[in-house]
Amino acid sequence: MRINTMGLGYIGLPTSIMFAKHGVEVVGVDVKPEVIESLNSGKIHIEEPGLQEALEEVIDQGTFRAALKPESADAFIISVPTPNNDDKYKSMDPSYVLGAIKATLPVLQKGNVVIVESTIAPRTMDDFVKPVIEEAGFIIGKDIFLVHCPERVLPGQIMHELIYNNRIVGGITPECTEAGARIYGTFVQGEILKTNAKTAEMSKLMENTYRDVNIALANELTKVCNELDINALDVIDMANKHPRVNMHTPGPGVGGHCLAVDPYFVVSKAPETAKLISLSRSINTSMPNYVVDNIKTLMEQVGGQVLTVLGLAYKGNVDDIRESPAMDIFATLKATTKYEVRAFDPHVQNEWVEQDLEKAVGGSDLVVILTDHNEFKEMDLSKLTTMKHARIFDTKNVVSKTPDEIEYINFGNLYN
Ligand code: SAJ
Repeated sequence: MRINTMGLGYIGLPTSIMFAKHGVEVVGVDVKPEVIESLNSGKIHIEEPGLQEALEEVIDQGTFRAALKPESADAFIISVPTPNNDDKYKSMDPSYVLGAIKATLPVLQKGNVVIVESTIAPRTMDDFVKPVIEEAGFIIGKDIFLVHCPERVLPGQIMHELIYNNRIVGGITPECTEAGARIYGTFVQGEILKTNAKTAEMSKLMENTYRDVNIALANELTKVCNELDINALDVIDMANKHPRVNMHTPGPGVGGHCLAVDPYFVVSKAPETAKLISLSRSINTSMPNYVVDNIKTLMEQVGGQVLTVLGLAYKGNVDDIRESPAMDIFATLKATTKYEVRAFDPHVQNEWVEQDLEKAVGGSDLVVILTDHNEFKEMDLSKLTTMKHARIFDTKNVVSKTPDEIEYINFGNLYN
């Protein structure tokens, strides 16, 4: 079998390599020449455990190569970005998906399977993608098998989850669904859940929306508890001892290109109805400012001048700073305060990041942990004794034990 994957980002690249590892002849297509060059020379351009080794393996066995343009194949898998539009409800911009579909048309042949993995607004397959292929003269379900198979893997665990997660396969017709299911049968060991395209679209969106709404509840609880002198983290621990309660964890906000984006796709399709989803988004987007306000209070308490944020990535053990609340907090502090604001993140390399932890915290009045990287969980706290005021504000609750000389503040004891 030959597959063309369109889009070699956080999902498209691991997916391509996974098919190639299982003997499929894969051509990975991307519009960025530097990505093509890097991959063909055997180097991945994103951080994901196990991916570099897997790329080397598939290049050695000759089942993967990257290219700028699609070639004829049995199946096309589209994993391109679906950003929000800059409109009132942040609706979904389908232009990259439709652009990728159009790019396949010159090489599309009867019998091909076309799969969209990108997260898309409900009804995108029926209302936007299907017409493009039909206008090119194909009959869906007979000539071309069109499927939405949303990706659901967790960054940091992609290579494992691609194989073992259950996979939703939603075709435009039952024949499309069957064709899609056969393709993922190549390596998926989880259950293949067969449905139609619009159910697949909404199911994927609800998974991330469920999480966003629950994180909003935990974040709101934190604010309420801080007003009432109650430790929110203890409350969550207690409540989660109930067999049917699973409260999520509060934090500096919700980032990444999934939870912070997908709920708007639902809201923008039914803005008068999707009220809880919309309110949850507002609660979560308020968190960076809540953290900034608390940082200012903590700095004022000691007349502080210098502060160090630990973590810019949107979550632990990844290098992705897209929609990162930590980046928001860092940028707001730099733009709106007179403090010297430093940043340290062992996973992120850019012009703002200090390379050395000791240098980043030396003489600092406050360390603010914004990302739950393992490095911060296992941090040697003696390195913090070079701070001017040894205080940690841990918004991710990752530090388990601090020596007496370090003052430790988290979302559970902010009110003190
Ligand atoms: N977060 C909290 N509190 C929590 C859990 C997460 O504040 O209790 C924050 C994280 O710090 C991060 C954000 O939420 O900023 C999102 O992180 P995440 O680990 O929940 O999810 P993502 O965005 O990395 O990946 C999600 C996953 N979806 C679900 O778990 C339902 C993944 O399976 C999807 O494939 C991915 O979105 C996607 O691409 O849609």
